[in-house]
Amino acid sequence: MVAVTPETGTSSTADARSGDLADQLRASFDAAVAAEERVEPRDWMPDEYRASLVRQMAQHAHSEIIGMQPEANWITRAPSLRRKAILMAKVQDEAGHGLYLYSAAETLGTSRDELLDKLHAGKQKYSSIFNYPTLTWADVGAIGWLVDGAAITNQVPICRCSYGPYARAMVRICKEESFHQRQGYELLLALSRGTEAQHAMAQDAVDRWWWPSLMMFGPPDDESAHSAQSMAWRIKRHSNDELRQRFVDIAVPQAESLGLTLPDPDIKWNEERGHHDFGAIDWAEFWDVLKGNGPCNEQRINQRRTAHEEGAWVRDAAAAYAEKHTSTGREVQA
Ligand code: FAQ
Repeated sequence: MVAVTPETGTSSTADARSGDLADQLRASFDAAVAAEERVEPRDWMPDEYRASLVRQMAQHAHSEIIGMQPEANWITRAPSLRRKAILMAKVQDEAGHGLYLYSAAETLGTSRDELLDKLHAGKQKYSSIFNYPTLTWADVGAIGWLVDGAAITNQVPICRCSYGPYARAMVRICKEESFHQRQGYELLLALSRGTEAQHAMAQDAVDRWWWPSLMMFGPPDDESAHSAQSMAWRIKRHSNDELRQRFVDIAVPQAESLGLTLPDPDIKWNEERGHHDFGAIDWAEFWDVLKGNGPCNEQRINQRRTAHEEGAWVRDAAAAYAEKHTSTGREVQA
């Protein structure tokens, strides 16, 4: 990889755009990525690689932060102290994931403030899944089992992403997501084995979250604008459809163990393919949610904007504290 230092050049692609140097930098970058070397923040990288990473990492970070809302909705109504403590820890973990990812995105020269401004202005996306409501306590279990399960399936390969800071952030995130998935599974198992009403509540939650969970993996491969380039750059290691299939294959036996039915009569094992076949996804619904027309889009973004405004005093206080201690030369304690 070409380390960019004052001696070897500058990180501005504009400087390298013309002539041999640009070609050499590009060739060296492509060769390093093909050889599975990690790209680090001070290495030269094509502008489009940087922009694509910022796009994906920002969307990922925003998803973690907005994703706190549906489950936080149930913290005050968790059915026991144990469940409440677990749920609070999970929601806090999601905040932490967002912060790791904003920090990783900052290494690409974009500030967290800038990314948040874009989210609040509707210029950057967050995952479609968080635009659905959590109507019952069982939804907390369905999110853990299905949404975190889908998130892990998608994110484990990102631990091998070509961009170092993103790959390293994902290692810790995936460990925590595994705990989240297990807690959701365990919660649903308790409900499924409970009273008839509890079992019905678990089934209803799975009925509502199954299809949106499959949509989390993104559009079908032939409609995925970014997959080919992101896979060539080894940002993505598998296509949207490959990961969706992997998730279905994992979820089917888990649903059986839970004693719950997946709401798709077309799911069946295909011996020839060595995978489960499954029914058609309603892509019109997916694109509609992306356009802002899901059941909770407006509520989610309004709540996010309000939380940001209400947190202004915390940011101001932290900045004033840092300024005071920097100007007096004293160390700022974390
Ligand atoms: N929702 O060309 P592609 C979590 C957009 S974290 C919204 O296939 P790409 C943890 C896409 O951005 C969940 N938009 O895009 C948790 C693009 O639009 P653009 C988030 C979507 O990037 C659990 C357009 O459609 N995970 O759940 C979605 O190659 C529980 C065309 O799509 C990540 O972000 C979608 N589902 O592949 C938290 C993982 N899918 O940008 C709380 C990292 C696609 O041109 C509670 N991201 N779009 O305007 C990825 O792996 C990829 O970005 C994909 C999309 C696979 C999501």
